[in-house]
Amino acid sequence: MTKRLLTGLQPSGELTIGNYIGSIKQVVNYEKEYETFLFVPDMHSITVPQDPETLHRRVREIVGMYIACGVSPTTNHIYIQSEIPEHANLSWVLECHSYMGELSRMTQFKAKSDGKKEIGCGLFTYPILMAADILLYKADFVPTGIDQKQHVELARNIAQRFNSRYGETFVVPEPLIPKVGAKIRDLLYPEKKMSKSAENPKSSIFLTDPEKAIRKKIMSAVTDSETIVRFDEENKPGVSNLLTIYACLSEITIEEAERHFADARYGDLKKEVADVVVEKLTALQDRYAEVMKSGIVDETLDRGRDYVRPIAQETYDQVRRLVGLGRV
Ligand code: AQP
Repeated sequence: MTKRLLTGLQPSGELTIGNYIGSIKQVVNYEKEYETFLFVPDMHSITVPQDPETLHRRVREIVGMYIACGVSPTTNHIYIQSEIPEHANLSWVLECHSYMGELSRMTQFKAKSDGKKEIGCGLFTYPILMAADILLYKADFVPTGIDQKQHVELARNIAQRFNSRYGETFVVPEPLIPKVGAKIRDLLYPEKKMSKSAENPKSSIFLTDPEKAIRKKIMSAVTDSETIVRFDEENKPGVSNLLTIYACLSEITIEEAERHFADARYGDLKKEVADVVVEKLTALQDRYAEVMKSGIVDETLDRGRDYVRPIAQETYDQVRRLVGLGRV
């Protein structure tokens, strides 16, 4: 049987090249090999306050961007999380099989709640909803950047716990982490990952950024005082990040990128990185404009919803019976 792959992109902000390299690009590479489930986790986005109009708009934009990036709208199942109520239903059952201790160890929760006076419960329990997203479709693989690895591990633990208590029910999913590009870094604070919701927009390259903004952001990216272009994530995170972006978008290895820039100054490195990003994103933006003008986004979402809902219903029904909910 064809193995299943599942991943999602939160509509919590404009997509970045981190999302593209760490997630979307992987989906494009894997879609021929696996049956692919791509969802828009809008329920995850409301773990922090959102403007409702903007959230509605971003859900459709994410799907448009998937398609513009080359993800097939017909062979993959693309759907919105909140249109399948079984995500929330299963999440509650899994919540009752999870522990406060394991959720408290999630580094993303610690980072997102750091310094906040009022911390929403959803921010704390969101990794369980993510486990439900994955386990509902019995996905074998979850392609992800390094930031989400801990959450996939939690999903594995919950699946194993449930299976040992009630018998084989869930597939225990494996994370698929790219060897290069699993953590594209913030341009201004390269010790952090690049994020959609970074406080300073100069920290991230957004997929919809115009050429001028892309060049300006890359030319002001933080590097170091050594002046030698080499890959060393620990001591030279800024330069290593630029090399990674260049290698991933040029489809070459890090070693090849290092050789290419062997005698280059930081200014030359930044200029060439900017050239490759501009070339990639300009083509992407043209396709994106076409996609958003067509009716393909809604057609894709309707087809995706109708395909995945029966799968979700079957799994939830199995789980509900196993734990004793409702009537037999
Ligand atoms: N900087 C990154 N480098 C590589 N991969 C990344 N991903 C995110 N940032 C990077 C991968 O993109 C996928 C979608 O992530 P998400 O939308 O579920 O949320 P996230 O990981 O929390 O992404 P952001 O951009 O940081 O969003 P906000 O700012 O809202 O928290 C995942 O596979 C992720 O690994």
